[in-house]
Amino acid sequence: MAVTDHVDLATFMAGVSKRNPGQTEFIQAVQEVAQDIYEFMEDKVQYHEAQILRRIAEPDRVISFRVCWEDDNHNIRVQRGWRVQCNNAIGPYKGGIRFHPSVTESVLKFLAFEQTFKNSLTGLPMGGGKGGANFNPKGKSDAEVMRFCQSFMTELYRHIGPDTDVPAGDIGVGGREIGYMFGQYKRIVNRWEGVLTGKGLEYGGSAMRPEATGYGAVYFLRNMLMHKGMDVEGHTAVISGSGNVATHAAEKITQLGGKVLTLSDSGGYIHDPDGLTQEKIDWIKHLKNVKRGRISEYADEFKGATFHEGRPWGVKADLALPCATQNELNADEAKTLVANGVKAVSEGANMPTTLEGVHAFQDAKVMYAPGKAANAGGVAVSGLEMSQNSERVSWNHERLGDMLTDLMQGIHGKCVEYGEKDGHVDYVKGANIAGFKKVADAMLAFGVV
Ligand code: NDP
Ligand code: 2IT
Repeated sequence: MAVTDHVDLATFMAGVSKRNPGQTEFIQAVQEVAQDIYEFMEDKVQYHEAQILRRIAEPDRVISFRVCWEDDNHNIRVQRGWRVQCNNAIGPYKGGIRFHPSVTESVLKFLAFEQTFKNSLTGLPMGGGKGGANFNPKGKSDAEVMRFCQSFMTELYRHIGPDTDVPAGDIGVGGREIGYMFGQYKRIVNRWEGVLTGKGLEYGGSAMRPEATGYGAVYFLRNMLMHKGMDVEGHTAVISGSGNVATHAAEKITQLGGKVLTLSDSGGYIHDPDGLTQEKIDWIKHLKNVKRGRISEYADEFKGATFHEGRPWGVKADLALPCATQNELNADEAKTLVANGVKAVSEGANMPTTLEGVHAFQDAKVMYAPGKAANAGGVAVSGLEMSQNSERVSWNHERLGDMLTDLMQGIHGKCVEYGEKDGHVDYVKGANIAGFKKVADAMLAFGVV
């Protein structure tokens, strides 16, 4: 193979920016990965020759489609849907579906790119993909959500399949939406097959999948602390978000003897100096999943708790878990957390910390786990749901819990292997290199495709 242009990092990134105008989230995600991969590739000419990073940063395909639906007042509404199939070198495309008004092609491309590395880190055979729509489920009736999900799947079904692409949930897509989409897929193709994960337990879902992302982020955090001779017990935590990931992260921290002080939503955050209890967490789950209410209502229900506008990062704590959305923790907020003595940060959300925020944590030598490592427990248990569906079996909660614990320990180990130097672990570098290597080596085996 001839040696093609072996460009430097700045030239590579200039090309990414030029080819993806205005896609700021996607460019940010590529930048974060490329800086570590360039260092790793320095003496590995085969990756440069085969243009591996350039190929991973160009999704296999981006599918965009119209989604029409009728609201309860008989107005015809038009949304845009997407599926980004980033890379299937090591397995079928796999990744969630997001319904939120902020969804754009850039957001889904960044998420599919991150997912490719995350899925590789799990050690399971899954490629990277992500999808969604600029649909806002807030304030919609169940019937409206059902009609939207059915219309979305009426187009999506032709692009997915149990050996092709297996979507799951993400922001705005939980058990209700997965049920509606799975029902429509099954109706169209007339086959019961494991085409989505995060399904209900009655119809092929996996035990432990709802808990997996939040619990996994805490297991990763615990592995980081234990690597330095510490544990979760006795430590305080600030958490953002109050959805699937945040509530289960709060639950696991509490079970391990930590004290959770905050949760949030897009309206603001609650601060409970007494700490959350299982009873309070169950109340929040009901508020969010059944009543579809706002986190501010917590302060009316529980004495001593207060509601504040903005984000929770000014509350002093030992541990921080951003579990809401991308770019929700900036450099100033990271510096505030550091000044308040934060010991470790574990990202339940995808890319919640800005690049400058990441540098602030790294400069302060805080233990900092990027989302692609820390929140991989969700997709890992999705991978186990796929295995159970293929085998036509279902494993019990305890067995899946043990598998999740082992998977998170394995991911932590890979980050240490590739990221530890002079007694300090750079988890960003470790996750990027370990995730890249497996995908890159598979791509080398395929030749130019
Ligand atoms: P949910 O929809 O269950 O909850 C999302 C939470 O984040 C809500 O509290 C929501 O508040 C808040 N939020 C969403 N967007 C914003 C915003 N723009 N500003 C402030 N708050 C916001 O989603 P999940 O818990 O599933 O997902 C949370 C994060 O975790 C996402 O980054 C997702 O990609 C990531 N993730 C999820 C996995 C999963 O298995 N579900 C797996 C791995 C990562 P509000 O109700 O006001 O919108
Ligand atoms: O970001 C993620 O890893 C998810 N939303 C879960 C993906 C999945 O396929 O379970």
